[in-house]
Amino acid sequence: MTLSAPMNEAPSRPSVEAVRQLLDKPLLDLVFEAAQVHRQHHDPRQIQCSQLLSIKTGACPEDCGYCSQSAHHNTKLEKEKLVDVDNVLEEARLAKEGGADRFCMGAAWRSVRDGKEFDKVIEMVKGVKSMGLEACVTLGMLNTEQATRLKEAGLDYYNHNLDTGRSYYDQVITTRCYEDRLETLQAVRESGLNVCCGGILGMGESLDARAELLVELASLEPQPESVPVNRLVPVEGTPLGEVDEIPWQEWVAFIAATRILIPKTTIRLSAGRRELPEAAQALCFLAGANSIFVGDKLLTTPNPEPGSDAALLASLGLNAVTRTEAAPQ
Ligand code: SAM
Ligand code: DTB
Ligand code: SF4
Repeated sequence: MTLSAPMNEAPSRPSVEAVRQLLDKPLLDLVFEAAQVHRQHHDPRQIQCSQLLSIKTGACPEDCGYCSQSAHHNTKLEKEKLVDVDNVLEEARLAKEGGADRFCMGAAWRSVRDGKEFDKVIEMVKGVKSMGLEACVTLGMLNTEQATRLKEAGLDYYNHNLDTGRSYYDQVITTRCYEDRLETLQAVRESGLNVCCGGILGMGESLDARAELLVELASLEPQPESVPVNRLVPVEGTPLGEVDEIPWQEWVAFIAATRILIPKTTIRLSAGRRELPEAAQALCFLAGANSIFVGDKLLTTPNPEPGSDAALLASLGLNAVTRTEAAPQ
């Protein structure tokens, strides 16, 4: 059975069973298959590097069970109001100096509200773009008008994750539903922005729930331009703070299945990479991951040391994409 769609043809919705069969394949067979798909659509030596900044931290009204920033959980996180535009742009400059070609700004908001704060985010996007960087934001739910304003400011990507399978969603988050997420993704699409949409592994979900997530991601039309795959970073004080780590093999299998189902997307090995052995990261790159977050911090949790990342890429013969090569296909 062929699960990936031929070039330029709308993918049909795969079944959960078919995706489950993919995830259950002997790991190296799956990686081999995915590596072939990857090499048909991408230069396997190129790794896109993004850097994150939390522009508004903590006190979020949502109750996402994994998140350090939810007001519903008692974490040790220091809250911070929206950062000044100049400070954000200084961080973007440093990120560019450090080798990132995309700057991603995240706010702990449930949704975007029109007004002074959103106006400031628009200024941030314009400033980041004027430095020759790609720009991405993740601000929670928004409508088509707001997405269009971001697009007009020059924004390249909007990140909004489905996080997990539909059947497991309400075990993790109760303050919004799957349809809310899909509506925002629709608004992002309508504005012409690139969609960055992925999920988190290791929240106690079943393999079927993971397959469901892949079905949803692969069935978005068009498919997302970017798929971040996060491994839960357990945060003390959150409901998921004590969950056991998943074996790295499951991360590799998920990346490989993502590559087969969404051949043209950029797959980002995202949160949780610090805990992943370097040899396992290498297998992920072979299986089709072609993007990472660089810099010593994600939003609120640590990322691998920049020096060790540069050494890892060099040791594998991989190169960080430079700005002109990073444009979406
Ligand atoms: N508030 C916005 C939202 O939820 O869309 C944007 C920021 S939110 C922190 C962005 C994404 O980070 C979440 O959708 C989730 O996938 C990921 N994330 C948050 N905390 C995480 C954790 N502890 N481990 C792994 N991924 C996490
Ligand atoms: C995504 O999927 N992963 C990034 C980005 N999108 C915004 C965020 C990861 C956050 C990890 C936990 C933290 O640092 O707070
Ligand atoms: Fe808020 Fe986003 Fe964290 Fe959920 S993931 S609590 S929406 S910041």
